[in-house]
Amino acid sequence: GNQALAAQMPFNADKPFEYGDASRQPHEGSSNTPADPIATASTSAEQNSSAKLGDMPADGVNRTNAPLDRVRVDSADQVLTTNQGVPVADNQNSLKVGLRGPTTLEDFILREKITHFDHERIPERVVHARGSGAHGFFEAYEALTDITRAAPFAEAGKVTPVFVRFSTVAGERGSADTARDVRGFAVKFYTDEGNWDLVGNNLPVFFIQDAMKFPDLAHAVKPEPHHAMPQASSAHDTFWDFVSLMPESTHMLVWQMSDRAIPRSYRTMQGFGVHTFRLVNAAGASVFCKFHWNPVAGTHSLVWDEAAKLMGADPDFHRRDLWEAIEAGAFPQWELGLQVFSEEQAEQFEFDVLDATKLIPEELIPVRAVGRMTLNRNPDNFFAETEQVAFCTAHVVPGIDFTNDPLLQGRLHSYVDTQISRLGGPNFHEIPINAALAEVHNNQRDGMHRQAIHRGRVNYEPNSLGGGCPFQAGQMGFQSFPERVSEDKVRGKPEKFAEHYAQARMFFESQSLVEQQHIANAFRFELTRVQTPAVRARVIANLANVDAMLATSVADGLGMEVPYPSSLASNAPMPSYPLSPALSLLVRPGSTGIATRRIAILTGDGVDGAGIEKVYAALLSAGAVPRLVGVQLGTRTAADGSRLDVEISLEAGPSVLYDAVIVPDGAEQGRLAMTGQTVEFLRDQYRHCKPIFAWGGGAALLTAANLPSSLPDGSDDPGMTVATAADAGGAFEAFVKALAGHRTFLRETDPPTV
Ligand code: HDD
Repeated sequence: GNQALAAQMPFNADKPFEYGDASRQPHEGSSNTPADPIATASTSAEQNSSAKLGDMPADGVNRTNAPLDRVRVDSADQVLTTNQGVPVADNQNSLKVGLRGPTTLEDFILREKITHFDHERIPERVVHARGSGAHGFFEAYEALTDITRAAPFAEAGKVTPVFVRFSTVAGERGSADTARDVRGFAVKFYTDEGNWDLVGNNLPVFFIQDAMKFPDLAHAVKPEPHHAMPQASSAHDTFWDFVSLMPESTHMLVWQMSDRAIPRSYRTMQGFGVHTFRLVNAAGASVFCKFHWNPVAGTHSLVWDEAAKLMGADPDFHRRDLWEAIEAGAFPQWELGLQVFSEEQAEQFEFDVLDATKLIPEELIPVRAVGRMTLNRNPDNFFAETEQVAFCTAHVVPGIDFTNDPLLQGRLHSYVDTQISRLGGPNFHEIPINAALAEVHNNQRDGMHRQAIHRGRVNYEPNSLGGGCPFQAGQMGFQSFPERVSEDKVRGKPEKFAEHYAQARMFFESQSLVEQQHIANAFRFELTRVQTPAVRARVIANLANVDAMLATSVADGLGMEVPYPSSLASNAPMPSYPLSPALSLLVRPGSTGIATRRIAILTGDGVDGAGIEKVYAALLSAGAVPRLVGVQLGTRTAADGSRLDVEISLEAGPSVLYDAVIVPDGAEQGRLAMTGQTVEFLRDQYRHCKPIFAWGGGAALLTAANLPSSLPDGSDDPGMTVATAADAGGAFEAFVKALAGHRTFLRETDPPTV
């Protein structure tokens, strides 16, 4: 049966003490006894003994644990206490005057418990409220000392611990993961020289050019203020009203309507620092730089119908995927890439590198891979880590500096400022997840919730009584790049900022036809939800400046004429870009394997037990996640008499939770065939272009579900593998190949016939 197979499921060798019986034993890192400072003192540079890239820590050791050990708490074998450490005798009954009498004010145990509960919530993030985090490390491929003195790039193989938080933007803290939205991709590097936060998104451009407009943008996309609807959706009037009046958002909108805004997983999306940053080397020389994160697993997205259904089937779809991958030891990885260019090169570009609505085509400045990030540990506690982590674009370290991008400049203020109300005061940097691994010494004192106990009488500088300490680092410290600026103080923007459509066109026209169709469909969906016809028309008038086909397709979809294109700024340059194939997800190199893909195997009485056992084992050994899905839980008797335990029902595990389906011989009999959810399951698998594999009598279920046996153009469907019982073994290979290739988009018609 599959229980033996399940025992082979991958487990996370890093976590032998965290689950199962062993978790009840005290172990290193589980108590709050202070660690021996001498034995554990090491910088991440000293800890780095691995010259081999991508290697994993030894069993039971996790380099990202140690810094938090001083505050990790494990209550195994411990008595329940109050917050003052007083043992509690009875946690069930309040203190009363007589068994049926009133509760006493004296009951400090009751009052402490309830008071604490009453204050458990903190304000959610004003944007990016919904998120998921993980610990890991970054490892540099090579020294980048020629271009930056930033600590993570000091030498080949250098390891820097990181904490990453992925997020959606518009939804509230409890909203669904698969909404169409930009995804936040925020990385905190705990470097030897202080914390560096790279607070990026999964799209390389942004809606607006100037931070002055950010509160308006956020207000417009968030639920409308009078009735607080819709949740986690940009498909409403206020968002489209705002962006239709803000032509600079057009480029970003085309990205947001693309499949990138509905990733399959956090593990399969790119990340971008968005702005142009500066790198500065030890000699003070500077270059410009854009940051890219490329997922090692390749990129992959959902399709919209699937994303919408997932919001009901599993609102935690991305959070669960990230958590389970890490628990299973399938550690998500990204390569960090840099686009490095000089100020002189920047001046030659047809766009302004300070304009966050523009990207630098990879064909113009190639992306150089400089290191790899691995996420290998889930947080111990969501609130303490993922909720309390505070990112800030102003958190940079020597070797990294800002540019005058007016969006970035505003962000430098916003992030620290927002934490003061979200985390309740100026000492949020002392919360363990935010605390630097580098030592912190200054004369900032006091404030709410101060943790550090500063010794001595000196809390000012200069001083003689403290021997002048802490002293200024001079050349060793952070030095702002001495950029020469000599201008009038003005409110305005440079000329190149006035052109808004050429890169939107480059992006759209660089997509495959399938991706272009998805973009047009997404505009149609969102604008159909918009109630105000004038807003729809204004959006299309902007699109008419991007691509005639896009504008026509969206207008057709809304049953309207294409309006006259919106007017262009007369003095704006009119660049025309070559296509940039790197912008299409479908042409990017994908993953070759099927690791972590979820495959449903329909299971009922009379199925081919030996056949199921074989594919189950083969999928497991390729790192995939097979699941026996049946009408309900319980044991089924296969045709050969073997027993199979159904792992999840069709009701609890609908089609959208799986990347592919297998319909074995015998599935066409009995309750599976009589259940409406079986048909729905197969039709959704088909509609979402997922690989389908049936053998023997199982093929009859595909016929019963009315699935076409060939593509709309009459050719063979490479995602549809149907074999006789005798040929099932050979056909499995074709199925695995289709699975590695993700989806068969050639099935798609608009509207769908299935
Ligand atoms: Fe922002 C959160 C990314 C523009 C103001 N932003 C936030 C987060 C990410 C980004 C990933 C979540 C961090 C986390 O997980 O805790 N934001 C971006 C990117 C931008 C951008 C890539 C454009 C390139 N943001 C932006 C502007 C402003 C803000 C222009 C304000 C002027 N962002 C904030 C904020 C948030 C935030 C209000 C909310 C919670 C927080 O900071 O910690 O300060």
